[in-house]
Amino acid sequence: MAAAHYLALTGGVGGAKLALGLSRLLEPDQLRFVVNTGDDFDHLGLHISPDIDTLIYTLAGLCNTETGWGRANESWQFMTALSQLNGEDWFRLGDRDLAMHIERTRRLAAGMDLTHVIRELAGALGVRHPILPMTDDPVRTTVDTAQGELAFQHYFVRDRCAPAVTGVRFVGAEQARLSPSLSEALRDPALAGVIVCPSNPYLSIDPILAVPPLRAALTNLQVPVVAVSPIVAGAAIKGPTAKMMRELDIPNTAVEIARYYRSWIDGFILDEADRALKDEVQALGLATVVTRTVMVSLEDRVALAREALQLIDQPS
Ligand code: FO1
Repeated sequence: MAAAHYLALTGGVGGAKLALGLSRLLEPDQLRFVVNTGDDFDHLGLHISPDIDTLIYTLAGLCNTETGWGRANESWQFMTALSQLNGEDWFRLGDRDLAMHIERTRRLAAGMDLTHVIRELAGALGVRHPILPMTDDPVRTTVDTAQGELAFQHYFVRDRCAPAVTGVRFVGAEQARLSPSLSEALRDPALAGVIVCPSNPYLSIDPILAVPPLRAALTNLQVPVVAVSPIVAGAAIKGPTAKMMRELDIPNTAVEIARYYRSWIDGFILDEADRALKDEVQALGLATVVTRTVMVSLEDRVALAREALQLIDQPS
């Protein structure tokens, strides 16, 4: 019989941390990642896929651990030269990282789809676990703010998440199709469960669900889907999740994340700082585990991954 296999939905820096933990427990034929591409954009003539690259660099052991994105031991000569020319320098592309964007853009322009490009580039860096873009079709996250509509990276990086958010849209998602690799992964009879990494629900997980067949496929799955809360004691470990919740008039607690996901998940992992919320989450009909979710070390990442897999294997 084929080994049980798992899917992990991820986007951003928090998601990549748990992804690394999962990759240490499961072999490449047991674990595939489904990654948000709503943050992708064309910049300086290059196709940038930030969430995919964050995951590739993290799994390859090449990630800049201070920022969580980009490469370690990076140099910035290109950015310095670009600034001298009064170029668009708000989005920082390191010299080594630049090679990734140039090579991806070249391969896409030659007609290869994103799934195959990522398979080859990740493979070249030694990543063996499959990394599947949520779709090969273009989906672009746009953020409605008090200052008008902003393309995602303008909101997130250029404006440092300062504008108050009034809504989020995923342009192109309605028409987007699943890639053959992702369809196959979802139909795999050996699929044993799905892990939703502690990524931003509104900016990283929602774009994945916005690709129409995915929400239905996840809701109808016959195997457990478990999510790890990205909110701990009312705050996000990194990024604007808690700030966005306040702006969208959603109480910024882990319970609200569980409520937001509950139509398509079966289990939820809360941080020990939120132990008092366990009954409330359980009352939503979710198998609930309380554990340490703050991932500082590699051991923390692996321990949380183990908890998530245990929750899938024995939902209480
Ligand atoms: N995030 C920043 O906050 N500032 C940057 O200049 C920046 C550059 C960058 C370059 C390549 C890349 O793959 C990611 C980069 N990120 C940067 C991170 C990224 O845009 C965001 O973390 C994600 O899109 C949100 O998940």
